[in-house]
Amino acid sequence: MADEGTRKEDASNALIPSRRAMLMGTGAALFAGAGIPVPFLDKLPRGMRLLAEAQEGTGAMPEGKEGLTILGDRPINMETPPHLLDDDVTPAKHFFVRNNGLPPDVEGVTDETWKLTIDGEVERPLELSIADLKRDFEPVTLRLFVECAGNGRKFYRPAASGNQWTFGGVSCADWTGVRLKDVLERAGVKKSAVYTGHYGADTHLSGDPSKEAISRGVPIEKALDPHSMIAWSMNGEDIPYLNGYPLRLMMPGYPGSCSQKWLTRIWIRDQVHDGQKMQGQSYRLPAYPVAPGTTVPDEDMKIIEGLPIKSLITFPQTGTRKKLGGPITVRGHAWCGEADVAKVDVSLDFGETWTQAELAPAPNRFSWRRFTAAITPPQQGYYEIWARATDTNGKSQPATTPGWNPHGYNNNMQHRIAVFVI
Ligand SMILES: Nc1nc2c(c(=O)[nH]1)N[C@H]1C(S)=C(S)[C@@H](COP(=O)(O)O)O[C@H]1N2
Ligand SMILES: [Mo]
Repeated sequence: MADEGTRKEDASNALIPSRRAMLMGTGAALFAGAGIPVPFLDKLPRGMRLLAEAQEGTGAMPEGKEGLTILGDRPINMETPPHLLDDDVTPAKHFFVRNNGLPPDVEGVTDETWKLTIDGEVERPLELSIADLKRDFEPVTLRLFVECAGNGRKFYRPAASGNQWTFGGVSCADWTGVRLKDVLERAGVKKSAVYTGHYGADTHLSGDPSKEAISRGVPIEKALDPHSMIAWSMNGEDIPYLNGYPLRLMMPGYPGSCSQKWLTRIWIRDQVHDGQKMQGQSYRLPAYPVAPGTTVPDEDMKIIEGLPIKSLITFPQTGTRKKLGGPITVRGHAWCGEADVAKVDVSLDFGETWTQAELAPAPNRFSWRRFTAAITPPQQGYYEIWARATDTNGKSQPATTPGWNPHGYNNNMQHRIAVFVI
């Protein structure tokens, strides 16, 4: 595959904001956002920035992360530029980060000291250490994607408030842990159980200890699905700190928000969970199509479950220049929460004609799947490559934003890249 096979990370690409631009914001809070306290931060004169933050190229990107785009620093949120998601398995440094609150202090935590409580509608409430989980249950490894339900929010008009994710609020890694189902069976789920409620060790931005940063849940049937996991490892290593070290839930195919990081408690509920960001308009869609900008009453909003069919072009990088002659190799991933991926098509003529891509098998359900295609531009000029995935229910990605909704969730519009053939 000659030059198509090499993954170039072109720092000069004008479509990626410069490090300097990312530092223009309120750099100071970032350290706190990344979990490192700055005790005298309130004494720093207005308009001045921390020295360590001000030095270009250092400090801004939290340790262990590289090349991500920072969307906000308190809480810290970072998306991954599509061309850095080209691997089948997203490396830790490129796995996106979505935080609602302030990550906890996990200094000195061990497999013995971190405790997970299972309580509520169970016969035998449990308190398990990570060592207990590793010793008493069958370990499993699954390749699972995580996608923020707000991925693509930036493209809705009128704009929805919240992090302005473009395309990079998604990643896919190998997760090792135990099936949540096995642990719930040990606890003995009562007939009265209808929903889970998840708790983590991070804290609310306000500092109010009575409020969670986020506490979401899923229907008990989803919790008992064999793909739902309690994980302690990502890609064979400890979970990265900002992705939930030392323990997190994986509720694959559902909004990323259901996959609680820094997991401390699973409360089995006899009603739909009413924790932080479960109610009102959070992670909900109107039960019927609404005109853009409509105010929808809370009782007409439905909780999002399986995420819609979607795909991303990860090679070539948008803006690439390519010499005329021979085909362009295109590749990326497709994934779906509510069904399976059936096919991916790519277009070089703004959607007039489509070529079916080759689709690699998935190691397991809820993994993204690699697609590859070769398309040949007929002459020099500006082209766009579009990708469109279709699921096993026959649903395809729309060319532009799907139904507008107040918080800008579930935007599964087609991804497009620009290519200059010279
Ligand atoms: N404890 C805790 N868990 C959390 C969150 C959080 O803020 N706190 N954010 C959720 C949201 S909204 C998403 S999209 C995913 C993102 O996972 P990642 O940061 O590992 O990419 O984590 C979820 N789990
Ligand atoms: Mo999210």
